[in-house]
Amino acid sequence: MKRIITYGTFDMLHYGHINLLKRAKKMGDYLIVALSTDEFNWNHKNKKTYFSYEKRKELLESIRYVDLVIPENGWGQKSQDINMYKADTFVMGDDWKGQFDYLCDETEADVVYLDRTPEISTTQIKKDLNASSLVTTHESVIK
Ligand code: C2G
Repeated sequence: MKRIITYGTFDMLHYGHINLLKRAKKMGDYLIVALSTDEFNWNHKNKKTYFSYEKRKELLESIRYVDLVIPENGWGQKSQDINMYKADTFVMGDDWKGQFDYLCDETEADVVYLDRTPEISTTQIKKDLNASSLVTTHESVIK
């Protein structure tokens, strides 16, 4: 059984995330997702997520490609995770290209960066929603 592992926040789950998870799963038989905890996001990734860890975990666990969700509490746990869960391949979107190559030396796992899905991101969704609400507010004011 080929085991794949990937990491992320996966807030406001969108098709870019699904596209990554789908391709990651296709590389093996079992996909582990290490999900950034609320504390890790807030204290080390400067991310205030819309959904809590529990809600983001529930969403991920409902995806057919995902076999196991574990917490990501910090940047430094990847080698230990890979060894503990016997992951054969570590996968990330290529916005991280090169950042995790050290895992090739620290573990037996391959490191693969997959093309990021263009034009969609949680940040962009939030921006678009804010802009549309401003437009709505503005329109209601000028009527
Ligand atoms: N992703 C993608 N295409 C997008 C958006 C995201 O392929 N349009 C990928 C990212 O490259 C990443 C995964 O989806 O591999 C999760 O993205 P985020 O939730 O933004 O995760 P990130 O904040 O990059 O956290 O230790 C690693 C970090 O936890 C990664």
